[in-house]
Amino acid sequence: MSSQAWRKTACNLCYINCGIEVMVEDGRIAKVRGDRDNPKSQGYLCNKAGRIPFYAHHRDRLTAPLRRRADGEFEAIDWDTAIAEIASRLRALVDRHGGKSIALYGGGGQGNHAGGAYVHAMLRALGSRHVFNALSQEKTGDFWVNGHLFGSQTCHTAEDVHHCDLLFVIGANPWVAHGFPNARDQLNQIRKDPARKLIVIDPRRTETAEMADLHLAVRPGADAFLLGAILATLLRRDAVDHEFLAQHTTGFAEVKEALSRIPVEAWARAADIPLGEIERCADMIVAAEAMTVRVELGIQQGVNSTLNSYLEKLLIMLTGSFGRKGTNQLHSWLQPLWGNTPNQKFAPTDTEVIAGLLPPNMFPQAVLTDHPDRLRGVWIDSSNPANTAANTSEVERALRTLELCVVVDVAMTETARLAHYVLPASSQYEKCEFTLFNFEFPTNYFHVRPGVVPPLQGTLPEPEIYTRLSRALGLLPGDNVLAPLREAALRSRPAFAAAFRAFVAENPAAVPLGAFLLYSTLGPSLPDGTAAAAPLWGAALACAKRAPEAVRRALRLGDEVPDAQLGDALFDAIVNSRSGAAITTHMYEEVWSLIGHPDHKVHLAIPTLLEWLNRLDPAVASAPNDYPFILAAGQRRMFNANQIFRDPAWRRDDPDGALLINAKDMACLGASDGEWIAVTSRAGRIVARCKADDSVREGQLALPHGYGQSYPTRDGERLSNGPRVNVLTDSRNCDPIAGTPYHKHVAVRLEKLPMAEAAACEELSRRIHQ
Ligand SMILES: Nc1nc2c(c(=O)[nH]1)N[C@H]1C(S)=C(S)[C@@H](COP(=O)(O)OP(=O)(O)OC[C@H]3O[C@@H](n4cnc5c(=O)[nH]c(N)nc54)[C@H](O)[C@@H]3O)O[C@H]1N2
Ligand SMILES: Nc1nc2c(c(=O)[nH]1)N[C@H]1C(S)=C(S)[C@@H](COP(=O)(O)OP(=O)(O)OC[C@H]3O[C@@H](n4cnc5c(=O)[nH]c(N)nc54)[C@H](O)[C@@H]3O)O[C@H]1N2
Ligand code: SF4
Ligand SMILES: [Mo]
Repeated sequence: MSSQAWRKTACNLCYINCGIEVMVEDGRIAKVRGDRDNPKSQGYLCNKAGRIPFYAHHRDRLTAPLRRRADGEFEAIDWDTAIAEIASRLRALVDRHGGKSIALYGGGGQGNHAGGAYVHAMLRALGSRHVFNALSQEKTGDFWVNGHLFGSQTCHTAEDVHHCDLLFVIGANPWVAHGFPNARDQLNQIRKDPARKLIVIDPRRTETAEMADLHLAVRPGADAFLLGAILATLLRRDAVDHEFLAQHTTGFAEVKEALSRIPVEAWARAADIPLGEIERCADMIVAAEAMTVRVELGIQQGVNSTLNSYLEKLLIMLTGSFGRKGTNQLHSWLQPLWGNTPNQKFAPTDTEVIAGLLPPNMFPQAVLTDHPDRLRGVWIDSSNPANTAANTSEVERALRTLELCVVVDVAMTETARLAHYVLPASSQYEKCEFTLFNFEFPTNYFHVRPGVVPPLQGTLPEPEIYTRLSRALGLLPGDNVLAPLREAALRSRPAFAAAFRAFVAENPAAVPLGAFLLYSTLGPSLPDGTAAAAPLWGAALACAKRAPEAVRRALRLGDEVPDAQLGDALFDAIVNSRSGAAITTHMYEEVWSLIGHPDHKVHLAIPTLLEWLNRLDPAVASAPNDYPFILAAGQRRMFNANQIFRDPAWRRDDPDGALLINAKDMACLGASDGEWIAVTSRAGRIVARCKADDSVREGQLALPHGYGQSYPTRDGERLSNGPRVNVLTDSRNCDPIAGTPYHKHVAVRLEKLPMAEAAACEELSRRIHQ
């Protein structure tokens, strides 16, 4: 007899994590719809969510721990063997080379951060603080700037798109990639309302740019020139908010001095934008009551990344577009997703550690260097660096060089193929999950979601994997020691709190393992199988202490609940709500309390960046001759979602991940639409199917992110689908401060293929999509 039920959960395909309901039929996800009860997304869904079954159920799921044999093939082993062997090899590495010879890579993807707390705790207990992840492939330049402006790298700007009358999008394509909740609805509302405007800076006439009142089709990589010219124009007109600057900022004089030296005409030419359009842009900014600036990879993975992030923030601050309804804001945290580590270095590569993170661009060097403190072991969870970090061949060489590489994933990835051990995780619909991507203001939300389908046999959720490992490593006290705490948790929260505090006071060495302790003690008392969320208890108490009024407003609690109980009330709200819960509701003027500097002001002058600005040379904005095209290596499209899907059948279009090329360039090349073309950079060569697309500028190309996975065909052969775009990227093409890659700016050349190679590509594509 078949069983059917709608269950509430969240979409794991991008970091918005819309609330969804899934129809579960016989233990499988059959249908997906928006969850109207989710207070953040309110039923919203984009085109990708309906295809979630292709993530949850497919032929390439892992169902047993795997160990690599000497001949390179994998053999299945049981969990006890896997845990015991890995623990002893980890222990041996630490004994020989110290904890700092190990790093974590990943720790959570677009929909899953529950495992992160546990793997971080385990690595720390082994003596390692080295973490690489995708955030340091895109956002660490921004975090570095925020550290200077706001006093902590965890101060992070949010956008009040809902209330703005000017949305200024720079290097982002929210129609396709989202990046803020309910993006398509928001963009449609702006378009329909004549009083609201949209400006887009993007070399490509994107889906979002099509909707704009003003599209500035900047020369790829020239954003710093364009933003500099816009800022200088505003300054020349004295269109800056002096009252705001005087009241809330320091350092405007130094900034003004640097900006007033900008030769606007020359920089406009470098950006290939007519002066008249810059003036129009300034007019629109001046006319706006409330501007929100929305940026993403177009500038963060573009040339001058960290400087771009600074100029973006100056645009916000100089116009006073901060801390008011409809402007940019800072947001609260239940638990910060990254750290604050100003002035820290990773010695083997002399790399700055920003927000506690190391850039994936430095990963190969961190392993391949002969520095005594080089990395010898890497623990990879929820990440596929063999496809997503720059320079695939160097990443693979580094992975092969490691003394120990363990991958925890749901599927057999390109990275897993190179590991010593592969551990099969239950999927995000088979276990309790949450993400820490909670970036909203004035109301911020949090969503804990229990599993909705039974775990695939042979898999384990990450908290369980890391608990077993930590036990095997001798890091955790025995289960009998924790039994009294578990009993206290079942009695009452106050009883548990008292017992837990007493335990920690007696066992201070257990503090770094708090996640595990809470999972095994408080965890079993939580509703609907949400034990994995137990570590959030500490986060909720801290959040309520930091911002009691904001928590009260979010929970709609009055004075009847004393401050001392607010943290527990917040925690209960989170673990009890199946559709997500509001965690904080701030008043706009409270944004200043979220600033880290003791004076609660924005410190505008960052000398290093002002010097960088003054060094910019408009003469170097074009591509080298031997590689005449600029490739945006990794575009978001309607059917890509990082490396989350492996089954090619999930896509409704763009099966081969086409190379977008302007029709004029295609004609010059003598190629025709749909033909296979070789794309070559300094780092490597790939072949892609080209598609004429006049939304890209002449000289510009785009390849999608999220392809290049191998997948077993029906007859069991593994074939790779679409461009492995990081074969082309060079890890040295990166930001001088943050080490973030300039993925949107990869110099390449194109060549037509010999007939035989083209025919082979065509045949391969046919077989993959059969
Ligand atoms: N469909 C889909 N959505 C996603 C994802 C996905 O894989 N697929 N991934 C999610 C993730 S992890 C992220 S980080 C976000 C990223 O989201 P976005 O950053 O919005 O997406 P991208 O398409 O990578 O890049 C944004 C834009 O940068 C433009 N660009 C290229 N070069 C330049 C330049 O020199 N200057 C400027 N100003 N713009 C330039 C591109 O034309 C593109 O329109 O998307 C999230 N959402
Ligand atoms: N050239 C180029 N490179 C890029 C980008 C680009 O635009 N261009 N974009 C960059 C950006 S913005 C990002 S965010 C990164 C993303 O790159 P990664 O950090 O590698 O993350 P994902 O691609 O999201 O891969 C997620 C992995 O997690 C696995 N997974 C899914 N669910 C679970 C689970 O429940 N548990 C475990 N343990 N694993 C799970 C998936 O199978 C997949 O292997 O790529 C970056 N790389
Ligand atoms: S916007 Fe993101 S989270 Fe929401 S449905 Fe689309 S892919 Fe999923
Ligand atoms: Mo990302």
